[in-house]
Amino acid sequence: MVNSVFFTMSSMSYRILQLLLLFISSVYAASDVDWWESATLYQIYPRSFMDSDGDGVGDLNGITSRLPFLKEIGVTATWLSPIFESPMADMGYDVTNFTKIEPLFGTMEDFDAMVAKAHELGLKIILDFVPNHSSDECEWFQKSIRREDGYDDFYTWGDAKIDPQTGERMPPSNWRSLFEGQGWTWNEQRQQYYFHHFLAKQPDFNLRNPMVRQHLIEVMKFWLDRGVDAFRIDAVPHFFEKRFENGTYPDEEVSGMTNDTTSFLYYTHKYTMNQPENAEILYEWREFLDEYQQQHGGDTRATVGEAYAPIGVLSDYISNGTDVGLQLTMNFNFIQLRDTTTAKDVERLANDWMDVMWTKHKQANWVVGNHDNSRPATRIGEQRADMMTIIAHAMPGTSVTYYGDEIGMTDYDAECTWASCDFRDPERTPMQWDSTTNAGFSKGNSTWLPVNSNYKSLNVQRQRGVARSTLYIYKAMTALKKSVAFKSFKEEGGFAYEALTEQVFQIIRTAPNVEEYRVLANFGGQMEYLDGLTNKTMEYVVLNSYSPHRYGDKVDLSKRIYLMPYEAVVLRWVA
Ligand SMILES: *[C@@H]1O[C@H](CO)[C@@H](O)[C@H](O)[C@H]1NC(C)=O
Ligand SMILES: *[C@@H]1O[C@H](CO)[C@@H](O)[C@H](O)[C@H]1NC(C)=O
Ligand SMILES: *[C@@H]1O[C@H](CO)[C@@H](O)[C@H](O)[C@H]1NC(C)=O
Ligand SMILES: *[C@@H]1O[C@H](CO)[C@@H](O)[C@H](O)[C@H]1NC(C)=O
Ligand SMILES: *[C@@H]1O[C@H](CO)[C@@H](O)[C@H](O)[C@H]1NC(C)=O
Ligand SMILES: *[C@@H]1O[C@H](CO)[C@@H](O)[C@H](O)[C@H]1NC(C)=O
Ligand SMILES: CC(=O)N[C@H]1CO[C@H](CO)[C@@H](O)[C@@H]1O
Ligand SMILES: [Ca+2]
Ligand SMILES: [Ca+2]
Repeated sequence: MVNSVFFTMSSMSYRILQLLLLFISSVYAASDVDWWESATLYQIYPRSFMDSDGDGVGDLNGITSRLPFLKEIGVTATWLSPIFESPMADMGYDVTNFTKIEPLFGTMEDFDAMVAKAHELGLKIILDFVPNHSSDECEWFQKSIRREDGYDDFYTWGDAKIDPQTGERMPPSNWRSLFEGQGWTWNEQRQQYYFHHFLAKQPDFNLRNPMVRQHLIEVMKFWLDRGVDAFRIDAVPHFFEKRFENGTYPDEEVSGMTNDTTSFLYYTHKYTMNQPENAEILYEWREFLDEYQQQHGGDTRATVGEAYAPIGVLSDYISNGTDVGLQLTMNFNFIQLRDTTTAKDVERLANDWMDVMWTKHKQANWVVGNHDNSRPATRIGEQRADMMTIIAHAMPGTSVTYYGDEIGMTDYDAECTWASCDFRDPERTPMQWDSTTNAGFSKGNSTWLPVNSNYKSLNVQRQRGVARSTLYIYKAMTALKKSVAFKSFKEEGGFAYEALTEQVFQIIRTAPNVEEYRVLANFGGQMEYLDGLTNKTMEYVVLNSYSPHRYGDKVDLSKRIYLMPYEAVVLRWVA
C-alpha cells in the first residue's frame, strides 16, 4: 500500500516535472526569442497580389482583403515591395516621394486601413525602404539641381573632366551603372554630372550629407508613426561611394574578369560598393529605431537588409563587435539551388551561412524565392519544391516566402509578348487564388501581366484542405515553427542538420526531454535507405506527395528505413 502510493506519487511527480520542463521551455522561448528571430516572413509583390478595383493591377485594398489568408497560413509578418509614389521606371524602386502612396496602389487611408486590419489579425507589416537613390523626378533632386539652400550636396554630384586629347567633356570617373553602361549622367542645368548605380532616372543620394540622413530618418519615423513594424532595407552595398576631400572621385580598377568594356564587371567596385560607411549608417538607424521603441513601447522595430555582399561584410551590418545594426540580413544562399541540387549542396550552402552568421550573431534566415529570381518550383523542380518548403521552415531562424510559392506557383510558361517585357516578369505573374477568371486576382478585363495558364489546377482554393498539397504542407510547417522544439534553437542541442548521404538531408529540432522532430528529405530520384538513425520510435506528422506513408504511422528508427525518390517527411517523438 505504502509502496504503491509512493509509486503513484513518483510517477505523478515525473509527469509534473515533464510539465514543468514544458512550461520552462515555453517561457524560455517566449522571453528569449524575439519575433524576428523565428518568424515566418512573406513577401508581397503589390502589383500582383490582389486587385480590388478591376484595373488589372494589385493594390492596397486588395492586400487588406487577403490578410486573413496570411493569418490562415501562419505568416508572422509581411513585407511589401515599394508602394510609394513613383513614375515606375524601375517598378517602384524609383521613388519620387517617400511618404506618399502611389495612386495606382491606393491612398493613405487605404494604407492605414491595411495596417489596422493586419494588427487586428496579429500580423506585422514590413515596408521596403529604398535609401540608395530617389527618382530624378523627386522634389529633392529638383532642388538639388537648382542648388537650393541645404539641397546643394544632396546627391552625388561631380565636375566634368576634360579629355586631354579631344578637349571634350568627360565624366568625373569611370564608374559604371548596374543597369546601363555609364554611371554618370550630365545635367545641363546644373552643369555637373550626377552618379546613379541603377537607371539615370535614379540619382544616388549623397549619404555623407547629414541633412540627407536626417530626411531618411524622418521618412522612417513617418511610417513608424503610422504603425509600420519593420523595414526591409534595399541595396545596402550601394549606399556610399568614395569621394576625395577635394570633391573628385577615384577611378575604379580594371577587374580582368571580362574584356567587354561596357560590362559592369569590367571594373572592380572598390570605390562604389561595400564602403565601410555602409555599416555605420545602419548602426545609426538601429539607434534611432531602438530609441523609438523605448519611447513608444511595443515590439522590436526591426530592420531586414537586402544585400548581395561577401558574408564578412554582411556580418558587419549586424554588428562589428561594438556597434549593432540590422537584425537580419537576407540569406540568399538557397536562391542558388537548381534542379541538379543534392542534399550535400544544401548542407554546404547552409554551413556557408551558419559558420559565420550563426556563430557570430545567432542569426539565420532562409530565402528560397523572391521577385528577382525564377520561382523555386521552376528553378529547383516541382518534385523538390515542397521539400524546400519543409527545409526552409525547419532550419533554425526565420523563413522568407515569396507570394505564390506557398502553393508552388511556377514561372510564367509562355513567351513574353507584351510591351516592356522584363526578364523577371515570369516570377511576377498574378497570384492564383481560385479557378475563376483571372485566377480570382482581378475582376477586370485584363491584368498587368498575364495569369499563368496552369491556374485552374494550381490555386489556393483547390489546395485548401487537401492533405499533402503544397499549401497544406506550408501550413503544417508554419504551425510547427511555433512549437517549443522549433523555438528552442538557442539551447544546446536545440537543432542539428546534415546531409546523411549525397541525396538525403536531415534536420533535427529538439526541446530536450519534451519533444523532438526529425526532417528526412531525399533530393534524388533513387530510393535511399538509412540504418539505425536513433533508438526512438517516431510518428509521421508531415508528408509530401512522394511518401508512401500515412499521417500518424509510426516508424522505429533503430531499424533500417527507406525513403522513396523525392520523399520528404517530418517525424515527431514526444517524451
Ligand atoms: C511628399 O508628399 C507630402 C504629402 O503630399 C508633402 O508634404 C511632401 O512635401 C512631399 N515630399 C517630397 C519630397 O516631395
Ligand atoms: C584630389 O585628391 C586626390 C586624393 O588626394 C588626388 O589624387 C587628386 O589628384 C586630387 N585632384 C585634384 C583635381 O586636385
Ligand atoms: C581578354 O583578351 C585577352 C587578349 O585577347 C585574352 O588573353 C584574355 O583571355 C581575355 N580575357 C577574358 C576574361 O576574356
Ligand atoms: C564599429 O564601428 C563603429 C562605427 O564605425 C566604430 O566606432 C567602432 O570602433 C567599430 N568597432 C570595432 C570593434 O571595429
Ligand atoms: C470590360 O469590357 C467590357 C466590354 O468591352 C466593358 O463594358 C467594361 O467597361 C470593361 N471593364 C473594365 C473594368 O475595363
Ligand atoms: C541505441 O541503443 C543501443 C543499446 O542501448 C546503443 O548501443 C546505441 O548507441 C543506441 N543508438 C543510438 C543512435 O542512440
Ligand atoms: C540590390 C539592389 O539592386 N537593390 C535595389 C536598388 O535599386 C534598384 C534600382 O531602383 C532596384 O532595382 C534594386 O532592387
Ligand atoms: Ca487595382
Ligand atoms: Ca549610393
